[in-house]
Amino acid sequence: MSLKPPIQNDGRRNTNLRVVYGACPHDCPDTCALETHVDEHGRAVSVRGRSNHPVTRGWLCAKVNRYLERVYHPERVLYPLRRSGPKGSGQFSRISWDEAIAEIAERWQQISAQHGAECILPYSYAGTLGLVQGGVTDSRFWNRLGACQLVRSICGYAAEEAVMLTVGGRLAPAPEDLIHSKLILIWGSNPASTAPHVMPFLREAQRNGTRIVVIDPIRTLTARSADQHIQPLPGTDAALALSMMHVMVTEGLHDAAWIEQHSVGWEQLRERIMQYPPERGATITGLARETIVDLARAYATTSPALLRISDGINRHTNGGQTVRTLVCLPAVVGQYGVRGGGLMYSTSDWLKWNKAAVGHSHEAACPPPTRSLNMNRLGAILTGEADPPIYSLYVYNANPAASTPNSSKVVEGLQREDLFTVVHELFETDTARYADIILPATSQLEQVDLHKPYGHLSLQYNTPAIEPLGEARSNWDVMRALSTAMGFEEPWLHQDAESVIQEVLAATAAQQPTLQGLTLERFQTEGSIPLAIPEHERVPFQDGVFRTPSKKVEFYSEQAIAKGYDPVPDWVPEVEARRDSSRLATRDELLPLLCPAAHHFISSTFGNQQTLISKERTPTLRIHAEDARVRGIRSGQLVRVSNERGWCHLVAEVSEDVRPGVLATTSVWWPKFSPDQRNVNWTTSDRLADFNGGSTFYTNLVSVQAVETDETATSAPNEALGVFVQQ
Ligand SMILES: Nc1nc2c(c(=O)[nH]1)N[C@H]1C(S)=C(S)[C@@H](COP(=O)(O)OP(=O)(O)OC[C@H]3O[C@@H](n4cnc5c(=O)[nH]c(N)nc54)[C@H](O)[C@@H]3O)O[C@H]1N2
Ligand SMILES: Nc1nc2c(c(=O)[nH]1)N[C@H]1C(S)=C(S)[C@@H](COP(=O)(O)OP(=O)(O)OC[C@H]3O[C@@H](n4cnc5c(=O)[nH]c(N)nc54)[C@H](O)[C@@H]3O)O[C@H]1N2
Ligand code: SF4
Ligand SMILES: [Mo]
Repeated sequence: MSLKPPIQNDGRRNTNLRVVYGACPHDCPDTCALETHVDEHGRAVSVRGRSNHPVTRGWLCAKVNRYLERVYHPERVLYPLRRSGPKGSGQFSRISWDEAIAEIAERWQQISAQHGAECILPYSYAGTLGLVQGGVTDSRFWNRLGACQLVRSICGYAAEEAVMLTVGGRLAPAPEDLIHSKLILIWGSNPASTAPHVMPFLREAQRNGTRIVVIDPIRTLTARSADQHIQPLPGTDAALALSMMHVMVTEGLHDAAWIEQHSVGWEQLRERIMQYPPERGATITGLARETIVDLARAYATTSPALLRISDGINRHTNGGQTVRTLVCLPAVVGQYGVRGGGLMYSTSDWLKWNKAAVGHSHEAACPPPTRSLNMNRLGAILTGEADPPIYSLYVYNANPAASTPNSSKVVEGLQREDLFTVVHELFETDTARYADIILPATSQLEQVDLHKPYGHLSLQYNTPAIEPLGEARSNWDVMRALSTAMGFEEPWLHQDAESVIQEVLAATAAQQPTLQGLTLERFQTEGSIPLAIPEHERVPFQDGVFRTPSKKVEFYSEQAIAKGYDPVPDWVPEVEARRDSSRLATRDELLPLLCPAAHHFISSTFGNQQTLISKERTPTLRIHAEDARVRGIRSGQLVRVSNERGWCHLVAEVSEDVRPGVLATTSVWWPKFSPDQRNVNWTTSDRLADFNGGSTFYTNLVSVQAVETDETATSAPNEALGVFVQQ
């Protein structure tokens, strides 16, 4: 754990500082290896990226560089609190942990006896991606209780299913392998903001002559540094991909031999492809025919050619079929199994934790599994959709009042007098404000965990660097306390975090060779260890064997039929879309609004740190000059964005970053810092995607109106939105 003395800001070595190895816990594919420097008083004085890690390489992103501001934030919740005023009033008084745990256990025992434990809903997502404070906390106690299960569909569920149906596993190359590519299509993905450690490898590849093409309706930070930026209309990518395939097939550029040997359903896909001549693709996507033809030719004739996608592109009503279509592209040109080629989506399936060891759902003490409810529908669930109703909500690792679609419904639900809400948090988020009880949570510097990345091939162990602040407790420690209070005596509900990790490592290593030799002891000394994957096996699907039932790429999927989907990829218009995008929208016409990730936040996490808020400036609405003109909107004006679900205020930024007819903002801003206590999720839909109950944040038509007159507008958007800054 301790190494040579770290260098201080003034360049001298401080021999009194301890170095502790850690892992970034946030929902980011980079899963950085951290080192925290702790002074003789037990206070962390710096958090840095480890220099000898193959992906972190000594630096952290703009957000986690500021991690100590988060840890020592003056507004950290440090003690358990009980509501002392009306719901949502923000009035709380301090109670002890014993009182808090006893009250929760008592209420849950009552609810279980009267209505059944399926009326208790744990709601969580990506606050931390750790094995213990995430995965194990998400399952063990709740399985034992027989609580309502949560369908964890808010992020990439449709994409995951699309990838599984087509190639059968989420195996991506490590970022280091990007330098082997000659052409990289970054399709609906913004790594410069969302996976920043990929960027140095892209730059290196570019310096060596690799061409980088970004396909995104928004001119993102990633698009700015690409060799080419292609801006299709949102939700039309499947048509673009099918038209590219049309060009390949008609020009004989597809890899017929590879397709013959490694795929099923080519005839059916080919038939579909024939319905998408590039002229049709051009009409649907709003791109020039030549752009599609050139892209198809370049992709089919360059090797290695890599396709990078992430989850952004799947958050549409047609997101599942879109991703399924894209994932077929590398197969059509025979690029799966080629070093520097193929698909870079997620590395998640290089290692799968042993499920029984994580969740213990097979134990005799666990009642049979109860109903599952889709987290995207939280607002609806709390306001009448669930039958029987949910009577208690336990929120941790999540901020649904800010980050869930159709948030006004969530807030309406949280106001129910007969809903007993517990929120385990580091901060008084918009969600915590509605709690009956708030429990203080530890930060990553205060807890033990093990992290499996989804963007590279090393595991990171997190040793606590400092003592918990105030009375903060980790997620798992709260589960253990609740187990005791509920009278659950099974040892697997009472192990400490290290024992949990040891158990899961041992059970997983027995089945998966990639974990050979990766022991708890090694993690505790080394911090970060690469998976044991031999060099020649690091190229996904190099052996030509796919993880689908047929062991081939499935252009045609029986499994899709069983799920009620079209077995062959296709483009289906989004449920909300402009019918004719070829002409300028009139003043009252609704326009699609994209609300992807902000550079300085991770979902709503970090959205209460003043330095990061200042860098992100304000919740802006990027709008093209033509759309702004017909609406009488100028940069800096406050605008009202609305639809039948709700509205919010944003600050207009007339911009060439979007094409006419497309709007963009960034997410997720804290509602409580906005003048109306809202954010863009007051307009987003809780409709589910075509695959797997996925979210559809980016299928969102809104109307836009200026709410200020020209005289009150300022020229700088950040000035107008002084109002959005934390009070
Ligand atoms: N800084 C930062 N990093 C993050 C996060 C964050 O909030 N901030 N969030 C983390 C999480 S939870 C996730 S899931 C990942 C997400 O990582 P990404 O998928 O890279 O992020 P998004 O911003 O959701 O979407 C990526 C891009 O998809 C584009 N897009 C949306 N719809 C379409 C479409 O129809 N067609 C095309 N071609 N493009 C489209 C958006 O304009 C956006 O630029 O990032 C993680 N990292
Ligand atoms: N408009 C819009 N909305 C979106 C998205 C978008 O692109 N646009 N992206 C969506 C996506 S991809 C995702 S993944 C979701 C994410 O949605 P959420 O998972 O709800 O993520 P956050 O809003 O960041 O909330 C996470 C909370 O967990 C808390 N937390 C962190 N660590 C711990 C811990 O150890 N213990 C406990 N108890 N709490 C902890 C943090 O303080 C934070 O408040 O948001 C979605 N919402
Ligand atoms: S958020 Fe991502 S880039 Fe930033 S430190 Fe964490 S893992 Fe690294
Ligand atoms: Mo996500």
